Amino acid sequence: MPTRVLILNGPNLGRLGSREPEIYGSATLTDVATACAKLGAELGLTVDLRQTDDEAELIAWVHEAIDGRLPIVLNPAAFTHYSYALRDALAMRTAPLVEVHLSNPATRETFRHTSVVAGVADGTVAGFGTQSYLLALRAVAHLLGRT
Ligand code: CA2
Repeated sequence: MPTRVLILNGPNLGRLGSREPEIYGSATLTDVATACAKLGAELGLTVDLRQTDDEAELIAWVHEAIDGRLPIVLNPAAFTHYSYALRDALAMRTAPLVEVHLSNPATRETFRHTSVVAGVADGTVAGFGTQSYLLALRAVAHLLGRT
């Protein structure tokens, strides 16, 4: 029986592939979804990838995951650096939570060096473009005892 995983994406990530390819790569979020669905099938995970620019909607999806005990792969985008509301929601989770970033925020502007999410996640994968998501999915499978 496959386990459903929510792959949640925060603001502006719907624009992936259109600008700043030197930082975020040339893949679109649809490309990321396709790659995650393919790997998920191999790992016994059904992937549900979503993106929103709205903090309230993102938090509602986190509540949905919490209520369903669903694992989360999360790229909070800029919310990473300041959303205590998102952090408080994530702190209620019981299933695996892996934070993911396309770029490596530690090598960028100082404001990106702080993640308010990292402290409530099982771990973080950053700096590998689309591969960050695939590595995060493998981490979820591992945390679920699948690998
Ligand atoms: O590296 C990541 O994945 C980030 O979460 C991306 C966020 C940024 O605020 C974080 O510090 C690191 C920004 C996403 C913006 O996405 C764009 C996509 C295409 C063109 C421009 C921005």
